[in-house]
Amino acid sequence: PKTIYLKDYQAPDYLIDETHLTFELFEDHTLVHAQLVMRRNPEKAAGDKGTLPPLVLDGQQLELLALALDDVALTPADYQLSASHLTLQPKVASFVIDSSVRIHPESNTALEGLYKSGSMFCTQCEAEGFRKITYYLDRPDVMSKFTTTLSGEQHKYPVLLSNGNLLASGQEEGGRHWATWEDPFKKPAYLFALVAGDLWCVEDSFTTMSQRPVTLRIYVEPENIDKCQHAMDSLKKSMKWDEEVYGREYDLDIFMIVAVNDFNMGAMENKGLNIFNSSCVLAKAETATDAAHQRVEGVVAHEYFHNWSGNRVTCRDWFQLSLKEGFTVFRDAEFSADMNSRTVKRIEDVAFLRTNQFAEDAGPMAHPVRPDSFIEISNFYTLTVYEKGAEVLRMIHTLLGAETFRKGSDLYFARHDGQAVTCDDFVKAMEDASGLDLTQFKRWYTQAGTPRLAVSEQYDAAANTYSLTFRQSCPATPGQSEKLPFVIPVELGLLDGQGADLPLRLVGEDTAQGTTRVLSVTKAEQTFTFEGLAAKPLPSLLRGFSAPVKLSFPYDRDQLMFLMQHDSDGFNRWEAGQQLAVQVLQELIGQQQRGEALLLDQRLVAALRSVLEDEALDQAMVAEMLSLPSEAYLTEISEEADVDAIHAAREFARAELAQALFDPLWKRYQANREASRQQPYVAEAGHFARRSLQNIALSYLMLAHRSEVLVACLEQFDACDNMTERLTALAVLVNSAHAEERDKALTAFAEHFKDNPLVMDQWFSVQAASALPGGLERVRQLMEHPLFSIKNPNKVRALIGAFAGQNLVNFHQMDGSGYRFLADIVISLNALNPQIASRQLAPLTRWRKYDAARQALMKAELERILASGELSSDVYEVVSKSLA
Ligand code: DPP
Ligand code: ZN
Repeated sequence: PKTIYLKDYQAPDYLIDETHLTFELFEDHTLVHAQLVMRRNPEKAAGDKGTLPPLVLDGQQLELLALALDDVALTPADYQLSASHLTLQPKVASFVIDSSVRIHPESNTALEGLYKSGSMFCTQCEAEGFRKITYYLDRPDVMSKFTTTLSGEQHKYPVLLSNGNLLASGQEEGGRHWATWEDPFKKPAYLFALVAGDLWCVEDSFTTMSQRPVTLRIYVEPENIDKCQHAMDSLKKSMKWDEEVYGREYDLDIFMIVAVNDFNMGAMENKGLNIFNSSCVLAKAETATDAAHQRVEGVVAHEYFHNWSGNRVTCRDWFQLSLKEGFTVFRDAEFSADMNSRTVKRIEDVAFLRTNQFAEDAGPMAHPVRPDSFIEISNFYTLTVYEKGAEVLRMIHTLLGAETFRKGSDLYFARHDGQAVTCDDFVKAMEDASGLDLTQFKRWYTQAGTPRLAVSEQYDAAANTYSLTFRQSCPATPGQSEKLPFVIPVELGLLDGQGADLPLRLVGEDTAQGTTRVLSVTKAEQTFTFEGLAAKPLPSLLRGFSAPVKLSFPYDRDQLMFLMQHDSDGFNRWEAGQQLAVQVLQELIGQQQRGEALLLDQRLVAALRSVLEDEALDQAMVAEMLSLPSEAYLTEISEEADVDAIHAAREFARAELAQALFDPLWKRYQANREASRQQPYVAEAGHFARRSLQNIALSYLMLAHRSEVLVACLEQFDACDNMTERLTALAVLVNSAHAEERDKALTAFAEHFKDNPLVMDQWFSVQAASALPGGLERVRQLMEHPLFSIKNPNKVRALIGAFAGQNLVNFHQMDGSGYRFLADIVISLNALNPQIASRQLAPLTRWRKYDAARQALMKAELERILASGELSSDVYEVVSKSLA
């Protein structure tokens, strides 16, 4: 496998002005005819002098049937064919290539290119899947106008879709029919899409800000037609939000979403024809949880927003992936914040980032937001490119302010519409709109690793000044031993003894500038001094998590409790509670490791009691504050993670809290369950909040071993009208010692939902994630279940992903059985679906976090995978880099 470097980027030698595709879909093969209207790239033609460079087209797993250049048929002597390229020699600067190939979507288990999901045909071309469809310049800086005709049997595939507008359709002999679609916008091949199937659709419309009507359609298999309304509502909200917040209007007459069951990712933003994992489209009360509803809303928005941030302005090369992904994740996060609770959305995103992206940044696959090299681009659809990339955009937004940021985005879209550009082009637009120099800031794009920011304070009572000193550093990451200082925007406030925000005046300023402000930390060490402080304040640092760093400040537990109650920044109230819980849990972990009796610091109990008793606090915030840091997060922040001690300590704390806080938990549980009984399900922030508190209360209460709780749990399981309550009750039972009730509930649930694959994914997941002993055996048995299939990515994620990623005590069993199991799965998946195989590897790549015995076992499994035979580039890259 070959490494590809950003520094080797070359503009394409040839351009493709028009692409005319014809697909003949059959059950045992598909024929693809491509007519490419091409010309020499004028940018590179200066020194041509009559000789042209060879034309090298990408193509994999294609059976070439015919090839012609300007209508003259070519013979094998006229071109070179390899496993990945077709090379020929043009004689003139403008020409037309015609090719015909045979492909096999019916046996395509990699789910890349054209493939079948159930009985329907669909495509996934990003990043480099189009080369499995036809010979082409499969790179994002080659943008072309596409016309697509597809034909298939009418009764099997009544719906035939592609990008753009429907131009014509008709019948053929023998029960076949055809349709021709034309996309008026130039696009790279990765945005191509095709769908053929027996689909129903829900239709609606949207009138854009310039009064143009747009037809909206969501296509699903007939049995899912009742689960589309939420996605449709989300789409209309997204279209409106993008007009209002970014001034972006939709540009075609029709926008289509198609739901498919077999999909490697969440969804794909193909021009005018988004293809979605059904898990990111289908949602209704009875079958989808609140979290699933919010995910649908967020992913629909994300893919829609790509129409501008990705499609109209796309990436020059795949190293620039965060140009569209970081920006679009930032856009969808802000959308979700506006639609629901802003603070809760931020808490969820930060908890996710710190647990998962920080772990990636500290592991063998660490890479900058804009990577310098890769072996397999599919491996770089990462938390770093997406989530950290979004944080980089958020920091630009923070530094510029909303208004100037909008000027910058307007300039970016105006300047680069129809182009394939780089992250530098984006930052340049932001600089030009703001007058700021972002040269140093751009290190966020080029340096990997999570910066540490250690903060210390000094109060001078005589001078009434208070100084904060910031020291930043960043650990070495693969290929980058030395790091230069980042620009770190630190939003902060100072609290007085009553918890009120103090006016902030830095030395040298005439007047105070508000009570919360953003300091730019740009040096390795930097001190800021505030004046006019008659008493020593308490700092509230990194409000809203204004930068993706690991901040440390020597807070004691009483100060954290004070911040929990008083901080005017909701995010930091939660954060103070998390830090308090981390300190308490780390103390318990130490006690457990030393074989001492575990003793819970009662201040945590007191802090959570006051949260529970605060009826004025947003219930979703109460639920977030009651959630202890996860085992995965405790692992991430450990030098060496002791899986068993972490689990024991956390479970001990939960059980103690359940006993100590039984009464307030029970009161709030009952009140909220009663409200759920009274009001039918609504997918709306207030209801989400109420159920989230109800459900976390139930999970605590169950640990108190009181019969009334079991009765309540069973009542909730049986009588609720929605999946959020039902699944929580099921999960609580699955993790309980009530074997009889558990088995009964599992059986009843499966019987009721056996025809709904997405619900059954949840059923697999709650069992796979259960920390009760015997986890691996349960997972093995579930793999034998008739509804499990290793070929379906959602099932793999639901069962194997949940086990290896969430069930840490079982996965990390000292005998290495969990590791062996995962390695076997990866080896099987490597042959079927390399992208999914490579994703499942992540837990094994984290081997440096564990004790020597586990390290050895994990490495041995990685080595066994490496030696197992022919590896895909996807798996090879992750395994070899993990062992390096
Ligand atoms: N489907 C992926 C996303 O939307 C890749 N573009 O983020
Ligand atoms: Zn995206």
